[in-house]
Amino acid sequence: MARLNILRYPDPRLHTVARPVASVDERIRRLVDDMLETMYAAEGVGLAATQVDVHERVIVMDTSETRDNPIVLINPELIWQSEEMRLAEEGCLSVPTIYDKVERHASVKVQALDREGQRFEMQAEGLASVCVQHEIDHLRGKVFVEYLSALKRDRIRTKMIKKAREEQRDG
Ligand code: GNR
Ligand code: NI
Repeated sequence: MARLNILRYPDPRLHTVARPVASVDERIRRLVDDMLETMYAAEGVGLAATQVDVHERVIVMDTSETRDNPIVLINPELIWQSEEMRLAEEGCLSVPTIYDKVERHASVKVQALDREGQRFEMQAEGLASVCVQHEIDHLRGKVFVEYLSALKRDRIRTKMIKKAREEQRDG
């Protein structure tokens, strides 16, 4: 397994639309395992392939307290979303140190393939619901800061560019 590099906003590659996985083979299983290692190392609750510059519809998540319940979603599709919406604070491994509130469907149902290529359905509420909607957005090339005002987004963009420059300088 290997840890993968996570793209940082405002990297334009984060706006790439991912294509469906044609077959769940060894290459995809290796990608899934590397994404899980990367997500756990970064202490994230989810990771989309887009964030590691692979533009195929693959998501990993683990919203358990004990960090021992990995969920793999290949070619995920939202098949139902509640009318009820909920406002909750979000963060993103591609936009470190930034947290802000985003409105999402309170509950969603997703259909996907698992690591073995088996179709399954998952109903999500709470953090898992927020997370799966956030990850599916990544696959569509959308980062959560795009739900914020243009003013906030511009401030975040400036802050991220400054932070990257400082990290470059300080090694
Ligand atoms: O680790 C993460 N935490 C999080 C918190 C609230 C809402 C969404 C998330 S997802 C994020 C990891 C990430 O960037 N996934 O794309
Ligand atoms: Ni994210």
